[in-house]
Amino acid sequence: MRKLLRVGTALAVVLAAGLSYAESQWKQSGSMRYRTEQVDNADFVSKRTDTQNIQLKWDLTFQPNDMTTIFFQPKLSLVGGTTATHTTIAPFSDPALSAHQAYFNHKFADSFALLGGRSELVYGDQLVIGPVGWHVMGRSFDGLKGRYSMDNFWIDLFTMKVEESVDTTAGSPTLGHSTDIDFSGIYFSYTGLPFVSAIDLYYLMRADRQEVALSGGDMANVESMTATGLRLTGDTSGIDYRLEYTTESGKRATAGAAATADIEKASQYDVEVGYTLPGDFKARFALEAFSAGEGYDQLYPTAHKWLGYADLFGRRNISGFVLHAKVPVSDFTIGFDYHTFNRVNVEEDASVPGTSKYGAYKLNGSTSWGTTGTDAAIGSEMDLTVGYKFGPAFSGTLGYSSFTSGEYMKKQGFLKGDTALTLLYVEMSAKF
Ligand SMILES: [Ca+2]
Repeated sequence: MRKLLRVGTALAVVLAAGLSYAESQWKQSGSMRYRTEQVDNADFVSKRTDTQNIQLKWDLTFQPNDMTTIFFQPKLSLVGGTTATHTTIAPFSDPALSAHQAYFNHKFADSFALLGGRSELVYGDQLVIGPVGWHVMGRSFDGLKGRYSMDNFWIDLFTMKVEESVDTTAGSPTLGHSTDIDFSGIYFSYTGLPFVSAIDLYYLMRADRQEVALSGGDMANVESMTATGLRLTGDTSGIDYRLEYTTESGKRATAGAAATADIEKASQYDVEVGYTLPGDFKARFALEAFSAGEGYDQLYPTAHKWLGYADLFGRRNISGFVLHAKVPVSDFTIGFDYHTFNRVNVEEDASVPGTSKYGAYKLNGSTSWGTTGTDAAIGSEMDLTVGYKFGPAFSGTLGYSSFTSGEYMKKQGFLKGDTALTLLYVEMSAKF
């Protein structure tokens, strides 16, 4: 009996030590969100759509020692009532749980760490690369990222696999060769200047190694492009600003074309200046101006942050102004944004009179809304949000957006092209 007690005590000590050991090795946190939305006059055809989505992210950090971290983030991304992502055993179904992030990060030295696996990439204001955190799925990349950091700057080098594929077309002259899409970059951020919280420089490369046959029979890669960018941001005595300029170049090929085409008219800028009232009442007002050429590829932005919450447009052949206001009132935050959208290039397509060469583009930045007419005015959007913190871990947002068509949108042949499209949504978020 005494022996048993001794064994029991020893076991308890070992277990307790094991538990405290384990506790110091891993941390968990996460968030859960429910969103329901209704769009009236969706796609300008007078229909009403309503959608619910549910997301739960569970952040698990394992740290076997000071140098190595392993991060795993399973994510439930569920569009309410759908079965597309469900695992089903009739008549029951469970939504699939996906791995949103899974990576290791190892510090070889205080100044250098290497991350490998699946991770979100977040740079600057997410104008060019962002994780689309608001979305039920969001975006993460697979690959390697090295970061070298010192007191006043850091520099990232990354290479990510956007698409893994091999040419399997029978009879293809390139049968069996890699047709991957790779995205790589160098991102440098300097933080050691007064009144400038960061000055960023970046150089990005994307290669789409799929091949298409040109009219002469030569094979050419679908895309080989680079993007060079500069970003500045800072604030002083209540005034804040940010500026980002990106310019792209390279070549693209389409099947049957006589030759590869140079990427041109492919720059964008986005500038915002804001003012926050002094004192306890932290209301902020800002004015933003932006423009993107008809050849610009928006790459991987959190587009939702920028061109209106109704998510109607991508950053291509578009310019405009935005008025921003954010007013905190006790536990409420009231947001108001007013956007105007215009086409940059309205050049008539000489081969089809009455149409233009480039339309305005949908959220993905590549699908055109249409090319009828040569009007510049796309329309305007008003976004109103009311956020409320119910407690330290629970908050809600009520949002209302209304888009009014300009001459360009009215002419694209939509049944209700001249009627406002409205979006109403309620979001509830909890953190743990
Ligand atoms: Ca490959």
